[in-house]
Amino acid sequence: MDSTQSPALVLYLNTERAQWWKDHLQHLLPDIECRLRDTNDNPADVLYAVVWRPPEGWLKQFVNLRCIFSIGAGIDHILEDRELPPEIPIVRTTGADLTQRMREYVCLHALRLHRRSMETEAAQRERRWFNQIIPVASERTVGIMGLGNLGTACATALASLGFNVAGWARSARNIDGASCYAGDAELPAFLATTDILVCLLPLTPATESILCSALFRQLPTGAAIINAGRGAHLVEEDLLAALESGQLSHATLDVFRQEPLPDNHPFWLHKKITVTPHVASMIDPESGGKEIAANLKRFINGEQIDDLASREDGY
Ligand code: NDP
Ligand code: OXD
Repeated sequence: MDSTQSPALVLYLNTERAQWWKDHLQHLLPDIECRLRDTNDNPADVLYAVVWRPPEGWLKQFVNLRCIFSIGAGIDHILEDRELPPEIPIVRTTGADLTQRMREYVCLHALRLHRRSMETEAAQRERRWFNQIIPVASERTVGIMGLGNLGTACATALASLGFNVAGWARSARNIDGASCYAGDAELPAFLATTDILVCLLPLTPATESILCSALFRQLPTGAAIINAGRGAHLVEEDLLAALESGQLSHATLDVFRQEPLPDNHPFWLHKKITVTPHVASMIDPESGGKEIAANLKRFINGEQIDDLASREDGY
């Protein structure tokens, strides 16, 4: 970039909201030229990229790129680009808004599973009086895989609802109201106590396909799962088999290997599966844009960025 040009930010977002995002970021960052991905301007001006699922090889055209911002908490959609320029820092987008939305989603669906709401609703459609006594929350353990920003917030919220809460992460954690387990060695003990398993892991080589038959077998018979992490955490055929055998009683899924979920996918009409369309915590452009602009200013000023992801760890 020559010194007379203004630095540019390029935005890649494959939705009709892209123009809105561009205008919003331009308003928040008046000293930086914000562009949409299909502009014909010189890619060499681009110092910053703000992206959600950029196509393979797309980022490498920006030869002066200094920092990539993920429109979301996960960075797997960036790291899966095998031509991604090495070394460039990647910043996630988090914030109170994203955390609150996930807290609502996980509490809602844990309570639905706990109170057997799906069966009550099915009984209503059959005019059947389904008034079984169910245990109180303190007799039910919700186990959360992944104790980062989102997992920790959900653990605290579930504990305040009265659930017995367990959590599992790579490193040892201490969360009020939750029993914490760490690493592969403690995974079996964590699973053995878990009635409702919530996946809030990032997608990395170590966590891909982690929700599989071998894991389901370690849960108490009739346990339920909520997957709000990534679709590739789940081995789909293993889930169908576990629901069929009764090893699992229900699955609530927000994320899928293929999104949107194809029309003919067996999950859509499965009686023991609840499908939500990747909305557990959809980033709100208003507050998400503010988080990105604040992190970009920190980056430019050389200040610490809490949301800086580790490319080595993959999250
Ligand atoms: P963080 O990076 O803050 O936390 C990740 C957690 O996962 C950490 O506790 C980490 O352990 C743990 N972890 C990572 N790898 C392993 C492993 N191999 N074994 C055990 N634990 C592991 O992530 P967030 O909480 O912000 O987000 C989590 C994920 O949620 C995102 O990556 C994204 O995929 C998903 N998400 C989904 C949304 C939706 O709408 N469905 C919305 C937003 C996010 P440690 O603490 O030891 O580092
Ligand atoms: C995210 C997501 O990673 O929406 O933020 O899935």
